[in-house]
Amino acid sequence: MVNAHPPYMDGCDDILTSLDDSHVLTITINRPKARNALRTQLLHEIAQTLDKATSDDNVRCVVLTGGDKVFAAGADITEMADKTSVGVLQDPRANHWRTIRDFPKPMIAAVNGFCLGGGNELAMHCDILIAGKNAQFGQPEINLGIIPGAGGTQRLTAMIGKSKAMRLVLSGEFLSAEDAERAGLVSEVCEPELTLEKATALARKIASKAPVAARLAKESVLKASDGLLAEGIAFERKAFALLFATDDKSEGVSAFMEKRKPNFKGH
Ligand code: DAK
Repeated sequence: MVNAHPPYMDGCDDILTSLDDSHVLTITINRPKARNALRTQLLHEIAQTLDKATSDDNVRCVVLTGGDKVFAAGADITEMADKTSVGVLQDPRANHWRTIRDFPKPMIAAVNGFCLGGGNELAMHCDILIAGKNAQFGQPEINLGIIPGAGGTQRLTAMIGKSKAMRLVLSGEFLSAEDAERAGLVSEVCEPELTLEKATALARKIASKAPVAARLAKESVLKASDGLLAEGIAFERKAFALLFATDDKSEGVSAFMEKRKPNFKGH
């Protein structure tokens, strides 16, 4: 059903896009071989699509999904190998994240499978999360010798509380779909084959409401937390960049690519 319409955005390699007759735009992350890892091009394609959708009255609600098996396994770790602290500070990814953050229309994440690192941060940029029972949420950046860099430390803490957020960020453990629902990260858990259907049905309901009211409702709800998070997000970003100067980051990224355990030294 989703693919019955022509692509909404031409020229994308990493995402599929489709706008239905109910004003719902579906964006499907489509790099299954790399577990939907968010390489820079992919983030750029999402940002470009949302940019177009912002000024398109035909789009009233967006569903963002990674398909049946995986939402996204985070940033593309192979892109991190040669990146320096200065490279992080100048990274175009920050602009793409800003576009995603500033998207003014309601956006729902339909999450199946792994939703990790930048993938979880992307899901948390959405306004409502619906998860399949097979979903697993986490911020495992610590395993690479780094920390979340797109607001994860702040948004996760706001959504699930300090103790649970600390546990995820410090240990790299994952949260099951049921635990994520109990913690308030997701609004509904369902069978994985129903996740997109449920998210689309909710998106259609939202798209039938008054569009200006929906935009202002989103903006108002975000005011409850976003302003308070801004300082923490700026701090996190600098700390993230600083960690790219450490040997432990090089070791963590090398260990992932060589499929072995990292040996962190503390410098
Ligand atoms: N990047 C690149 N490739 C990945 C990947 C990733 N994040 N995750 C998986 N892959 C690749 C694997 O290398 C493997 O490739 P081949 O060996 O087949 O060539 C293939 O996908 C399948 O992976 P696995 O064999 O590991 O599959 P499993 O089902 O056994 O495990 C897994 C799936 C998702 C649990 C595992 O792959 C995994 O732990 N992946 C890494 C998860 C992770 O550490 N994510 C955090 C990444 S750091 C920024 C803001 C934010 C960020 C960056 C910048 N700025 C504002 C500048 C965000 C940072 C992160 O997200």
